[in-house]
Amino acid sequence: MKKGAILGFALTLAISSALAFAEGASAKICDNDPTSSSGCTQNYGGTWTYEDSSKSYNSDHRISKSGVTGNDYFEWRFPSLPSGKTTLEVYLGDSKFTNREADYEILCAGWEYDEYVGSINQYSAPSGWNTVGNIRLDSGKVIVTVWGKDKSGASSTRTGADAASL
Ligand SMILES: [Ca+2]
Repeated sequence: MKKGAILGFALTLAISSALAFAEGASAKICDNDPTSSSGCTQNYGGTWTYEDSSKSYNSDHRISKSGVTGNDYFEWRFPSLPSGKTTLEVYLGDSKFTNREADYEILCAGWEYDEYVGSINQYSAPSGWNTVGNIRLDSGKVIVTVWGKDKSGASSTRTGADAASL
């Protein structure tokens, strides 16, 4: 084997292990209606209808009623996660999700209040994983909340709750 080929091979190895690390770096996914073996649970207030959808993560999601004006919310309850900076991503695939400004918050064990992470226009979001924002977690259980209300003021929109990743 020539020197250049060996270097190329070593570089390929280095790059693929770096990518594998980036993807696997403590990312934990909780879906709506999770199995007990996933370690995740869910909770919600208000009406969040369960639906099958081929476009959604694990082929299902929950969706709010139209034009929520109250404090309807959906929670993904994560098992204990390590402390440190992480990125909240949510899966949005179904075109029935139309909330133009859906707010997402996080509560870590021991925190007194939820912390705002970011908002997403679920109507214009590309299909797949969307980044909500970055946040620094304390170790322990984590609750991610999406609010059903459309903060943009748009009327008769609906909020989707599919999978969330930290
Ligand atoms: Ca799902």
